[in-house]
Amino acid sequence: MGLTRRQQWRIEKIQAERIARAQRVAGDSESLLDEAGEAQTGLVITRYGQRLLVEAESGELRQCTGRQNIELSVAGDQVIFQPTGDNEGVVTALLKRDNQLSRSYKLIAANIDQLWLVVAVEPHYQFELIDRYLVVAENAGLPINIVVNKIELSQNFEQIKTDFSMYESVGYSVAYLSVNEQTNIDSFKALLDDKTHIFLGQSGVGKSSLINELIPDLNLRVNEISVKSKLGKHTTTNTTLYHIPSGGDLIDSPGIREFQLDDLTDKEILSGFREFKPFIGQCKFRNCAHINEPKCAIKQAVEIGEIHTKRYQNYLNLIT
Ligand SMILES: Nc1nc2c(ncn2[C@@H]2O[C@H](COP(=O)(O)OP(=O)(O)OP(=O)(O)O)[C@@H](O)[C@H]2O)c(=O)[nH]1
Ligand SMILES: [Mg+2]
Ligand SMILES: [Zn+2]
Repeated sequence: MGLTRRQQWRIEKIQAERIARAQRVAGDSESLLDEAGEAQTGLVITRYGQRLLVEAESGELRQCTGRQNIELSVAGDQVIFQPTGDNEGVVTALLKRDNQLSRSYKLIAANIDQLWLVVAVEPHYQFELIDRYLVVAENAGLPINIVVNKIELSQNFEQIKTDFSMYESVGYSVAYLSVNEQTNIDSFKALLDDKTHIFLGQSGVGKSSLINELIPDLNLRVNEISVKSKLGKHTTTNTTLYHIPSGGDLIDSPGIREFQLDDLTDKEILSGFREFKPFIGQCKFRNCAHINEPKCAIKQAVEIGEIHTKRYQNYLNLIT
């Protein structure tokens, strides 16, 4: 039986603390660290510019700077830090990541168990955007599911169900919610386990509202972080991790704008459509792009209904 992530972290923590102690004994040249306290493990809650908000195991929050030459850390990272003055510290090491999520070559968060793509009735969901997120997640090897929020604004819920049935049919689970009217919030909450979940999606779809709904006493925490990082209260500007009181973590992230969309290669797009997998390599031509080629296994699969026509259309829209 393999070690759990927490067990691995414990082992790494003990090793990293030992190294940090040895460095201190050897006489550290960095003046800040000379007076710093004992090395501790912390969880990165958020990053703003070069600063990190790090939570110690005691739950205490510290504003930290990173020691030179260590890789920049992000929400969800486990780090070793040494306390310096009041509520401050220096991050001296980054513990090994289980996984990481990047968007447009920018690291967003680390050590994530589940992605939730949040879309809404208003601003209305776009298939291209949905597919782009799914492709990124599939290529990163991270599980992703979909939340459709603000369903109370829809005049035609049947249409929404039809639109998302193609995603459900290939194995993505879809939750239909209204944060405003509390629709299906409890059943959604029951899906969230002891794991680390990240909410992604366009600006204004209700990611932060949903997180507030799932963690009722969150307002305090949001204000605390807002004051320190001088964030606006409405739109999310920093990817931030929040604890669910009953266990598990939720990571809120800023909504994307058009220009932040990832450049996806055709290869990534192809492997991002999970139900295409059994047919890849089965086409007549080795370099088949699955567009106009004869004896294309993907197109044949569409014809016999093994691949949803709309999914294939979406694929074509993405690659061209
Ligand atoms: N009608 C309706 N409005 C909602 C619902 N959920 C959230 N909203 C509203 O949608 C707006 C945007 O919500 P946010 O939670 O800030 O959206 P976000 O996804 O966090 O946006 P960014 O932080 O910019 O990425 C707010 O005015 C919310 O009150 C809902 O279920 N129905
Ligand atoms: Mg937000
Ligand atoms: Zn083909």
